[in-house]
Amino acid sequence: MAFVVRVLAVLVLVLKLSMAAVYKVGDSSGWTTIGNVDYKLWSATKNFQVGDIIKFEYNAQFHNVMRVTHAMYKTCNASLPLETYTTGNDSITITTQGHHFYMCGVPGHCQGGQKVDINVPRTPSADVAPTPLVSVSPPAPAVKAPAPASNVANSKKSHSVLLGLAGAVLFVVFGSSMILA
Ligand SMILES: *[C@@H]1O[C@H](CO)[C@@H](O)[C@H](O)[C@H]1NC(C)=O
Ligand SMILES: *[C@@H]1O[C@H](CO)[C@@H](O)[C@H](O)[C@H]1NC(C)=O
Ligand SMILES: [Cu+2]
Repeated sequence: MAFVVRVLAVLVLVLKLSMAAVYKVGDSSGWTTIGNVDYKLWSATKNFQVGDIIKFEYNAQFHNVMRVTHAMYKTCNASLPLETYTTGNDSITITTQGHHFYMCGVPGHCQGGQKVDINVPRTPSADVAPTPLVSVSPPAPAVKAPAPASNVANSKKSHSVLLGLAGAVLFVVFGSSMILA
């Protein structure tokens, strides 16, 4: 019985991981001031979930990405960003529900519309494991503390966490099926 529960738990985890989507901000336009991309419209058409990856692609000579508070987002205030990304190819994993505000910190760009609100609707029951049988803890505990400033380290870390999870899942799936066989 314990095996069955464990296999079920692993299946739920696999399902959750495989459902994580990657969204490129601005789609083919990317993260830019050219063409007056409507990032509000772009994000309004998405159904963001915890675990999804938001990709910012841009020319790092001309733009950057800053995560900011709601107040800073509204006023395009880049003086004290919570996080700054500068590679031009930044993947950010969304780990919490609620609003995630991003803007370009280059003077004038946010005012020109280069800002986006990634909103994961707060649904108390939606992100909780569906059955009490499942004994694993949720994959990504919501961490409120600001992450390290370096986005490179950040994305590397989240990738290795995902790889680690995937490895563990494979191990358990294969291990269990061998024991059950
Ligand atoms: C910008 O935001 C920072 C941090 O919240 C704040 O200290 C500063 O007063 C703000 N500047 C303006 C012009 O609103
Ligand atoms: C961004 O990085 C990914 C790998 O993380 C790579 O596949 C992609 O080609 C890169 N895109 C650009 C525009 O550099
Ligand atoms: Cu910019």
